Amino acid sequence: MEREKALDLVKVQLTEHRYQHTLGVMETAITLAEKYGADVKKAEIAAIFHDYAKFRPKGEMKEIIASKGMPQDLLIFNSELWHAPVGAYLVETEAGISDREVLDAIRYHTSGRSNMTLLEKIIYLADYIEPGRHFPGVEEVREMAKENLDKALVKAVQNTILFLMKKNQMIYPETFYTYNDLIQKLED
Ligand code: DGI
Ligand code: FE
Ligand code: FE
Repeated sequence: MEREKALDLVKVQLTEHRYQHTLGVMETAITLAEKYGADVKKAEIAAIFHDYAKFRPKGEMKEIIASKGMPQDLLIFNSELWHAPVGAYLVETEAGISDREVLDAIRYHTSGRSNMTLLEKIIYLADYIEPGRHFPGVEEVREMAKENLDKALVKAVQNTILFLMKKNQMIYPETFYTYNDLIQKLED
């Protein structure tokens, strides 16, 4: 799908602020894909669609998680996690994207997972460091992303877990699996 068509499909799903975030993720994902040798076109499309389901009603997301073979434990965790797998489903069924790698990059953009693909890592990290993000620690991860993708990713996952723990929020197990897998591989 061409960029303009994809952006048109996404724009109507999002607020202006979230759309600007999406443009930032797109530019960042393209830069990372060029630097680390991923498929630039797939990175572009996955980035454009990554938050497609962000503003769907919770009831609709719940229904999709319950009925479309997704991990049911998602429903006990923060609803902020839901837009990623639901997004992958809706991007396939509504926008007609069928590329498995692109859909998985959308599916795992919030929690990550063990054995992430290069494309999944790029979308996770681009989402974290795009120019519109301004939280503590983001500049350090931006600098790391210029040198070492995996080290930057570990830092981003660590920061996310620490941030959630400080707010007394539950951590979704997949988020810990992401962290453990990356740490184990960095030690090798
Ligand atoms: O959709 P975005 O705001 O661009 O970013 P995102 O999809 O990475 O994260 C959405 C939210 O999900 C963010 O506020 C942090 C939260 N989150 C990420 N991992 C976990 C989580 N929340 C819980 N409870 N547990 C997690 O493991
Ligand atoms: Fe998201
Ligand atoms: Fe996002």
